[in-house]
Amino acid sequence: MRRRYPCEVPAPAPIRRIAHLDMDAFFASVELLRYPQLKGLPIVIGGGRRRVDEIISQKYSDRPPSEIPPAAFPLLKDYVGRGVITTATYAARQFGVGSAMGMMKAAKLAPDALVLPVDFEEVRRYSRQFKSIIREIAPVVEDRGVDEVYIDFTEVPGGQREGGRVLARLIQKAIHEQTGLTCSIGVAPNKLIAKMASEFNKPNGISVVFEADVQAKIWPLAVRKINGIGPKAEVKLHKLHLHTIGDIAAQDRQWLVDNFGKAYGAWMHDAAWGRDDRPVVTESEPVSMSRETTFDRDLHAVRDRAELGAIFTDLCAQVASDLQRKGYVGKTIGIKLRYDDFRIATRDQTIDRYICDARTIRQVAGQCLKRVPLDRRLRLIGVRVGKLEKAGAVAQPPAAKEADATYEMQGTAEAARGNLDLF
Ligand code: TTP
Ligand code: MG
Ligand code: MG
Repeated sequence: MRRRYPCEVPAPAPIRRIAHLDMDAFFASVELLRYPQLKGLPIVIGGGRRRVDEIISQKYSDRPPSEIPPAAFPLLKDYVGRGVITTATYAARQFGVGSAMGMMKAAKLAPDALVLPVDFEEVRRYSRQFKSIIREIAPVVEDRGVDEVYIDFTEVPGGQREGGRVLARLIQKAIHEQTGLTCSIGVAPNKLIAKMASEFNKPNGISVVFEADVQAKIWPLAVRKINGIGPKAEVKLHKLHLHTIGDIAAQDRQWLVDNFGKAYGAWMHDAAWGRDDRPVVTESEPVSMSRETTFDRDLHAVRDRAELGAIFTDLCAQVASDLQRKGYVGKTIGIKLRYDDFRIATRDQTIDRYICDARTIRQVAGQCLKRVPLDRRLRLIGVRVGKLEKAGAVAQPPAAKEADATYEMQGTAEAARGNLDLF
């Protein structure tokens, strides 16, 4: 009889392990690398275009940023601009402030928190850096935005150890050593659960979830924790007396389909049971690119026409430059407005060719503007280009000359109609 050697025992098939990694208080943490003396203090990132830190660094031009005294930084209670908070350090979150909260409201909750503006260049630089550190360790990485990625651990050496915890720790350590930034990681059987799990032990935490844990760890969570259940679905679920993910899981699949439609109801049932087999897609293409700005004061389309027009043109130029730098062209151009009563209006228009030039964007976006009411004051304006393709993958945009001709022609036609020809 043949003897069996240990090496002949087939290795068990690896089980699917997917990680979701999300940087901690990302924009704020990037500022703390520049100003380490502020570590541990409540800080919010946000505000208008005022470059707070430029003002400070001018005053203290004789010393490096890390030696500017914390007392020199502006406080939230003294902030006179507008806009919303982009993010807050964990110390600031203890006061109840966080992303998307208005600056005014935040100032009431945390008057002594410091305010710093976003440095997009720096944020993007660290975003690229942390992602490339991950790719060196685990190559199957899906980009999910500025501060998060999915990583397929399944086939990575060591990716199965302790359900992925060992590899997660290694990645966390490498990112921290090379950037000084912390992140949180959830490892789970799929993207859906991993996304939820990365929040469990924030900041600087790791959370490992197995299929058998779904009932204990996922079902008690609020329905909104499922990535894909938004505010509207939440309201409807609450009306139906469903508050936790477990409440959804307890429903009959057909009942969910009857109430939420065939695709969404079935998806919701699967999600509540922790079922999701979407792959980790390494090359993720952007769907759209946009730029927007919140004004320091509300602007009126007629009275502040010149200022608005200049900002609008500038946004179009920025989107064009983003597209060109990243090598994309698009054919849907859209605008977004937020009025002084916080209502939002969006309009878009799809044209018959792919473009990436500021002039065409400005022209089509200007047309979109004519389709929205402009009688109220505006808080915010944004420009977006969607239906993107890689510049080389589609027919090249027409020559600039042609675009100019269209621009002038339409401008004249509108003026002749006596239309609201503000932009
Ligand atoms: P998040 O990952 O949602 O938040 P965060 O990294 O600041 O904090 P957490 O530790 O909870 O993950 O977003 C990443 C960055 O994206 C954030 O630092 C700022 C920016 N952001 C906005 O600009 N607007 C928003 O509404 C949100 C939520 C984030
Ligand atoms: Mg984050
Ligand atoms: Mg994030």
